[in-house]
Amino acid sequence: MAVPAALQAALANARQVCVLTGAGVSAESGVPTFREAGTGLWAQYSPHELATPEAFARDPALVWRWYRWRRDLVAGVEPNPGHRALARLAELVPSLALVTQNVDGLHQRAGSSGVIEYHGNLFGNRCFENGCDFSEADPPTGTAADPASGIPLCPRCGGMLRPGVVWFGEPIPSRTLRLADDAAAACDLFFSIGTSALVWPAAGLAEIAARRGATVIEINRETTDLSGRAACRLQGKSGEILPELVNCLARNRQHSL
Ligand code: BV8
Repeated sequence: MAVPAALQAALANARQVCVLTGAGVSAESGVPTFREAGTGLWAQYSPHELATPEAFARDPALVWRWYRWRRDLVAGVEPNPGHRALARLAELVPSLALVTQNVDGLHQRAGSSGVIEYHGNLFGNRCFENGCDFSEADPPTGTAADPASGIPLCPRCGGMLRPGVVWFGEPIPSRTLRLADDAAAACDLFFSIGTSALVWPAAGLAEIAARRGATVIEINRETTDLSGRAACRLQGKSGEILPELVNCLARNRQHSL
């Protein structure tokens, strides 16, 4: 893939880069995207039916089975070249903010730091009943589980624990929202990678960047709602495009030394 000259120039001159990733970035690691998430065992369910507080209140054991299936799946995969290229990109530009809609933690496992997990993390736990404050990963050591359903219980109040993700209909935590909004507003180059740009308010970050004059780049296998407003679209797999992009930037920097 040839990296367009305009994009090479935008990357070489970028001062602050903001990257928003979606499920497509983890697809080549073997993590089904949300569009495909209803695969195999879960084909009968739509994620939008399971990733809600109402679904959890209705059938917490079912929702926990889905999240445990996802945790086991993610624990068994590796970051792909796309994740690793983004970790390397952070070393090649003056400043990079990585905002991910993914809850799989693969950016961190690829070496990215300061990742803004817009929708939380699959392996976190929160108290569903009283919002008790504790921060162990799942399962918190010594956490009892309801013997019949296997639902983990809060070590403080004994109420049900829930996965530490943001469900549909729940607000993005205010600090996360502000960090992501500020990163999008401050950047001069914005990448939207592997996301259908359908889930809000994450999908609004590209607008925030564009309104402030940033160049918006989309990397996706397909066109999306954002495609028409991107300055440049690279169509294909992020695990193939991102390493090309980063290698090109590194070569150009080498030549300019
Ligand atoms: C909220 C965690 C308000 C859980 C997730 C307007 C404004 C605000 C809200 C709304 C609005 N309109 C509608 C809403 C409500 C809703 C929403 O957006 N609904 C959608 C369905 C229309 N939003 C919310 O509910 C949000 N909360 O707004 O609260 C509020 C305020 C105050 C008080 C109370 C309430 C919360 C949304 C968060 C939901 N949680 N995840 C979990 O994971 O279990 S979102 C979930 O879906 C994922 O995390 C993921 O982020 C998202 C799916 O999006 P993508 O990542 O884009 O994945 P998708 O599969 O769709 O697309 C993959 C893309 O990759 C495709 O384009 C494909 O072509 C591409 N691709 C595939 N392979 C590759 C590739 N690209 C490159 N390379 C490849 N190899």
